[in-house]
Amino acid sequence: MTKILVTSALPYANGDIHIGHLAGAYLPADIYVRFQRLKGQDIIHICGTDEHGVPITLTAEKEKKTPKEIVDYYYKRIKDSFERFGIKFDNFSRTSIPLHHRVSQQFFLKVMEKGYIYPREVEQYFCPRCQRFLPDRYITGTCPHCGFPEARGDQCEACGRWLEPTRLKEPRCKICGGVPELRKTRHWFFRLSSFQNQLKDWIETKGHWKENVKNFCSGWFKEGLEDRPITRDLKWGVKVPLAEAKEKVMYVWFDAPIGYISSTIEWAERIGQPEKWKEYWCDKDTRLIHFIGKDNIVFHALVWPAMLMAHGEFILPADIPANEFLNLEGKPMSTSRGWAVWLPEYLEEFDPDPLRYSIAINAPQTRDADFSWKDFRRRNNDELADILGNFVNRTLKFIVNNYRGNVPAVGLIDHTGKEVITQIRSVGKRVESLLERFDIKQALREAMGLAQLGNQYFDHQKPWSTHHSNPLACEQTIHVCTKIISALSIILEPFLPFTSEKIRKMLRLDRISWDDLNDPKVPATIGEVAPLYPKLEPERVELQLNKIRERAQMSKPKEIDIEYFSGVEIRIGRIISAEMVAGSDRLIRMEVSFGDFKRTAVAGIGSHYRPEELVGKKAPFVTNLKPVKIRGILSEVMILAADYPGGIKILIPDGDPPEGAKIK
Ligand code: B3M
Ligand code: ZN
Repeated sequence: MTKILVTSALPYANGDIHIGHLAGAYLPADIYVRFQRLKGQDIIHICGTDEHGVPITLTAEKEKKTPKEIVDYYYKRIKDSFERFGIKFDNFSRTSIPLHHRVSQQFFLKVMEKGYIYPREVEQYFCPRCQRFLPDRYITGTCPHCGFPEARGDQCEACGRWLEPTRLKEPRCKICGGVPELRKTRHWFFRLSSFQNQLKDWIETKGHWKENVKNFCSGWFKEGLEDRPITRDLKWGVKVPLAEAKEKVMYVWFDAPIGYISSTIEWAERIGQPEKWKEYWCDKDTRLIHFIGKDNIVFHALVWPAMLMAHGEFILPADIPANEFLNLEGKPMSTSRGWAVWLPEYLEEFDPDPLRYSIAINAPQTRDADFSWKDFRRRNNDELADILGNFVNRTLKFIVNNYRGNVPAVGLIDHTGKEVITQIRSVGKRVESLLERFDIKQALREAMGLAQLGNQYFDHQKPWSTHHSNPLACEQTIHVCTKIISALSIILEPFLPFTSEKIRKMLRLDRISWDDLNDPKVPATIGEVAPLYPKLEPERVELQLNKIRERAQMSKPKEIDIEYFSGVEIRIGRIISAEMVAGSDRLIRMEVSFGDFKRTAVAGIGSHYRPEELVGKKAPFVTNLKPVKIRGILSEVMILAADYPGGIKILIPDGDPPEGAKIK
């Protein structure tokens, strides 16, 4: 049987996953893998964190931590949030482990042996003030292609080109802002230029690839592929395995894709079949599929295949479904400006499936798409709750109320009922062929059409009235509706795995497979019925919108004059009682005394403080904000706290100012 090896881009372990990452690689990959698994295919999903390179060392320097501290912290958070969101990997590795270093070094040596890696004397920017070479993102300047003034040394965010730092105009040191100078140094180059023809011929056989990937490649071919340096003057990374290059590490984009291989090896070892990885990497019958966002196309469709060609022992990618970008509230996502919805933060407030749904139904497959909180709420309330949730609920409730939880069995099914069953099959076929083409958006629309069909059938058959006038007809209607629900639990599993699990519980189905769509199983009795999707009040999403707006504002502070500032009243308050807000693991409700008066505050500090730790503490509060309702509690004052990655700390005054003292 053909095997399928799916990889998702290895996220840098320097920050949390946000919805842009999810839309670009992880959710489409997860949907595809879950679907193939239901079909019974031999498929594995491989990923891990990318823990090297300048993105990591820069973050470490900014946060005054070691690179190791940064990657340890984010590896855990990333792995954990994927799990909670239902993104399932067979292996989630990390590139800092010895196994990966070894595999990358062997890869390097092999390619060098074949003559595709060679050293060359080059000029590189060096910052005299910082006394160091400035690789990749340590340098910024004006993009030579599009004129964007903030281009990074390795890639321009505005036009997406892959750059060499020496081509930047008006270069500056990212650390001190100083003007760097060129110095001579030696680097090892990968002979990418040798592969132009081979790559071109190969990509010509990939007519089925997405247009964005093919166009991107033909643009590169026109410009001509050049050899690229693959070593860097950094202390953090995979050491170059050459005596003459002791001080150098590999360029992160050289070792990162090799991480797909090392993660597969780690998987094989973990399951006790250490040779099994070869079935996936060395067998011509295996389909290797890389899920990525569009900013990674050049590396996956050109550089990496060339590396694989140079190495010679591994298969080449069969497909590279690259997605466009997801914007947020009409503006491009930006981690540095805080304009993003982070997964751990989302999961503190909402269930996974509504977000999986919102992203998938609006996936940026062929052009950029937009996520907005308003749309998220509408999708949850009007589509998930009103169409899918409603159909499942009204049918199963009917069974509980009228048949004491026993699903009516039927002998013959009439014409309309048969029609419905045919429809289930054809929706299944359409979803299948769409998913084979990675069109998750259209596939999900089709799948939801089945829930819609269920509602129409229910309305049309009117079981509430035939229950009295024609009990046999009623039994049949409910039986067929249960079949539809059973089909929904299969067809929606790739997209909404948590929903599917809930439905399966209610239907007492323990095993499902794609083939069951031909004749969905109907249980004799059903389990406890509970609604699938709570409706979301507008405040729930307004709060989220305000949060990102505030954050974006904070990162670009607006100048205010002193009068404006003196309009803000800040006083010292003493926390006299504190408790967690019911149903939240983040919000704490506090009663605060300001001497002459008391106020209530609700603050999102529960992941960093236990309520009892707060009682008795004095801290500054803004006391003249317009009160807001948070989870039904009126919050009248706002505590001041420092917010930084990994922590929130309230501000404690120096000395012991009296309650109610004004801050100025
Ligand atoms: N870490 C870049 C990124 O997160 C990079 C992907 C590596 S895939 C081998 O955009
Ligand atoms: Zn400098």
